[in-house]
Amino acid sequence: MSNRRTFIQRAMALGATIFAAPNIFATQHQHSSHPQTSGKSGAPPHSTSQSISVHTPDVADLPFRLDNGVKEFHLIAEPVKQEVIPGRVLNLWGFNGSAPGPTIQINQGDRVRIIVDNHLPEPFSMHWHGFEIPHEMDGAPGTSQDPIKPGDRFVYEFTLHQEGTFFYHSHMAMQEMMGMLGGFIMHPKQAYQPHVDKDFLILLQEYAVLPNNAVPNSMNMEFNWLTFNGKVGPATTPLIVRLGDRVRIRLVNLGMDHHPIHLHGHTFATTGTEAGRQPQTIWGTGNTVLVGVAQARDIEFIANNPGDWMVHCHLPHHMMNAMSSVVGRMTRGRAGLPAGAGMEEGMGIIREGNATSEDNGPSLGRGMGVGATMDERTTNGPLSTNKAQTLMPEMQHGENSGTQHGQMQMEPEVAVDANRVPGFPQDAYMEGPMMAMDQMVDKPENYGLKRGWSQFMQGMMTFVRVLPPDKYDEITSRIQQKRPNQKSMPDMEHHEHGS
Ligand SMILES: [Cu+2]
Repeated sequence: MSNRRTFIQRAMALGATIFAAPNIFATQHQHSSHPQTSGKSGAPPHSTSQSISVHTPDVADLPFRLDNGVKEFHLIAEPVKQEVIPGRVLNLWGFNGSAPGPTIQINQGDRVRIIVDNHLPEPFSMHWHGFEIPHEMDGAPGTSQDPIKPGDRFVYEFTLHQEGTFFYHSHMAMQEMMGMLGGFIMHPKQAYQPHVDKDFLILLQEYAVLPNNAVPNSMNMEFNWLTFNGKVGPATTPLIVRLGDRVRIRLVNLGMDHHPIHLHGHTFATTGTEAGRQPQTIWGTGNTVLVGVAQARDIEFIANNPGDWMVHCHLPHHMMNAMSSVVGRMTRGRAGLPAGAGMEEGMGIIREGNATSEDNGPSLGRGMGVGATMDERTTNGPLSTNKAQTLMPEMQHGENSGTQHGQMQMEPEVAVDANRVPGFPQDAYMEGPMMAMDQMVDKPENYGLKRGWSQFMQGMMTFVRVLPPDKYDEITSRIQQKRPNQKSMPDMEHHEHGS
């Protein structure tokens, strides 16, 4: 939760301009025109006239202050360090300390003011994607406004008459690929029917980061870090729901790829797009929804099937971490690079000069030259048990920082003649006991998962944990013990806009 902590610290540092209130809806409770429903006494857990607040796992909500009836938010565009998985911190660009930036939640009809400060080293402009607002507020650089220069501020202000799942993002294309996205939920005046018990937001992003590097190559068109809310499996935080809950998951995609998001064990309806709620007559049912670039999709289902169900992008490479063309040799450290060059040269990683220059050319793996000859003999995957044991000390002190060495087991899981089978290895080097890191990603939401679960979670993968009441209560109490301010509990109503 270092992101949340950083975010709160940041909010505190801004002093009186922003409430660092853990419960951002406190203000609305006070201002609700329906005080009879805001207390817990006598009121049903949630009346159908209210929307519940949206929970963005692993991402903070952006607090606001009320200024004469205007909800005022403060966003800072800045370089951030985003830990996508324990030990792997990427240098991204985001907002208020994280990428994606904090989620904004407002009520349909609200007047909002968003103060945007540019702490980036270059100009930037903020776009409110799909908002029907005055042109001068659209954030299109060069037309609706001049870009915000480094160190400058632009104040956006508009009244929002729409409802649904929206988002904000930099309108400088390459900055989008550095992480500059955030969720923007517009709660409807009249709560959607049927009422949902849980409402989640997942933002889909992707980065191309070569091994030994921490900065995305935004010009690359192949991506090897695929994130849900800035995390990759198994560091993504599962969605916790109670058996029988009606659940909404809002999906937003901003990247270079479309993502077919698949849910196990349930059939859902697609109830919303980036244009808001769709008429029930056209809700399609499915278990996989294609979330195209710049699109949002809301899906809803009754969680009537108990279990820890995967929800994930179904593109095979999007269920992987750190994919790169010679990833197997990378994980074998020096032993896998017999051609006399280091892994950086092999991957074309540059420290100086040009990646394709004579000195730094990717001579291994991809090249056709002499240097590639030795490469051909090196397997991509698990070595023989003997060889592996010889290499263990080296691996444990090597670059393999995403692996929990304490849990490493090298018992052979593959057939004795595996290396004779054309195509081997495939998943054997990406998944298996060596990749397990249950303890490193331990958190209340993971409590009770099958031991070793983390070895098969990578990229855009998380769980919807459909829990019977006793297990549900156990986990929610653990969450509250650890994070008492978490406001994902069902009693956090999002009240209607006063009317
Ligand atoms: Cu995908």
